[in-house]
This record gives sequence, C-alpha cells and structure tokens, in this order.
Amino acid sequence: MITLYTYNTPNGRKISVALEEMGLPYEVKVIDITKGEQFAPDFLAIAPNNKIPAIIDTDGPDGQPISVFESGAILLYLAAKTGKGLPAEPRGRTAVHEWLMWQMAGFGPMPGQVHVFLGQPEGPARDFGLERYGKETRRLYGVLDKQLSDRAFVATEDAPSIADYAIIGWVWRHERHRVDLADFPAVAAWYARMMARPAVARGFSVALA
Ligand SMILES: N[C@@H](CCC(=O)N[C@@H](CS)C(=O)NCC(=O)O)C(=O)O
Repeated sequence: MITLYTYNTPNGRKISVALEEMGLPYEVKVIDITKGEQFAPDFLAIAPNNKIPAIIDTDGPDGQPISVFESGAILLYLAAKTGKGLPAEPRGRTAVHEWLMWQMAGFGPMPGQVHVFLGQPEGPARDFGLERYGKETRRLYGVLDKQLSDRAFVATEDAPSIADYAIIGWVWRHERHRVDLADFPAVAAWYARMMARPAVARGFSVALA
C-alpha cells in the first residue's frame, strides 16, 4: 500500500493524478501546510525539505518499505514500479525526462513565485515580482504551447506520461497565476483532453485537504 502525504496544491495533485492513472491503490494523509504540519518530526523523517508531496510504499524494492520525497522523484519511482508513464526505449524515455525536468526547474517555481507576489502588499516589490515572474511564466506557457502544437501529449505519442502529470498540476492553477489559456490554444486543447480522462478527474477530485 502507498501512503501519499500531500495537500491540495499543484505539486500535491501531480501525484494523486499519477497514482490514479497508474491504477495504484493508495491512501491519503493530509499534511496541512497552512498549519505548519510539514515541520512535524514524523513528516520530516520522510521529507527532509519540509514540503509535500511525499510517499511511503510499504511494498518497495525487494518488498521492503521505501519513502520518497520530491514530486519528480516520486513520479519516476512510480513509473519504475509500474512500468507506466515512462517509455522503456531510450529516446522516448529521454524526452519524458526532458519535460519532467523542464517542469520541475521552471514550470512550477516560476508560477509559484507569481502566487507569492500576488499575496504581497501593493508596492514596487510586488510590481517587480509580478513583472519578472509573470513574464517568465508566460514565456514557459509559450514553450509548452509550441511543444503541444502538433501532438496530443507533451513528450509521448499514444498515451500521457509522467511529464503530463507533472505539468497538469500547474496548468490546473493557470487562473491563479493569471494566465488565460485562450492565449495558448494548444495548451488549452491538451488541458481539456487530459481533464476528460476519468483517472485524471479522480486525481483532481480526491480530497487532499
Ligand atoms: N520541488 C518540490 C516542491 C514542493 C513544494 O513546493 N511543496 C509546497 C506545496 S506545493 C510545500 O509543501 N510548501 C510548504 C513549505 O514550503 O513549507 C516538489 O516538487 O516536490
């Protein structure tokens, strides 16, 4: 059994979507990051960076329990465990790695900063932050839009991969970081396509708070 330690955030939703798509049974343990539960010693023991998501898989390698933190590492772990969401052949696998790293390094940290600066008091610091990170967020949406202009999924042909699961967690919050998907039609079409998948819908509707 897998226990998912998470909260209702983009990084948290990536993993519930992946678990649903891969058909893995799991239970949710809510870590309320608005109440500081990410700093509890038992959570820090599996997630030393004090951030959700994390998992414990009681049926890990060699049948022994394993914990995993960092959403990208969790997605790679689940793909290795199930053989789903990551092509076996090297070119396809490398493409998924590229877009997963693209998400982890940019298409998450940048819109995340927009969320932070939107919460700041009016003034030059807020204006600077929204200009800097809003511009970079829109640039990243443009990159994604180009990638999706002639394909159904971000890095694979016939079925979504862990790159799609990682990226959709953040596109799900496009309104919050002030992006109008009408400006990025290929992203909008992909988002609708992904959200129409029953497993993805379950991943977004499971209670995480
Ligand atoms: N790189 C990490 C980022 C995780 C992250 O930023 N989690 C946020 C919620 S989306 C969090 O737990 N924040 C609590 C805190 O910073 O104390 C991952 O992808 O797992």
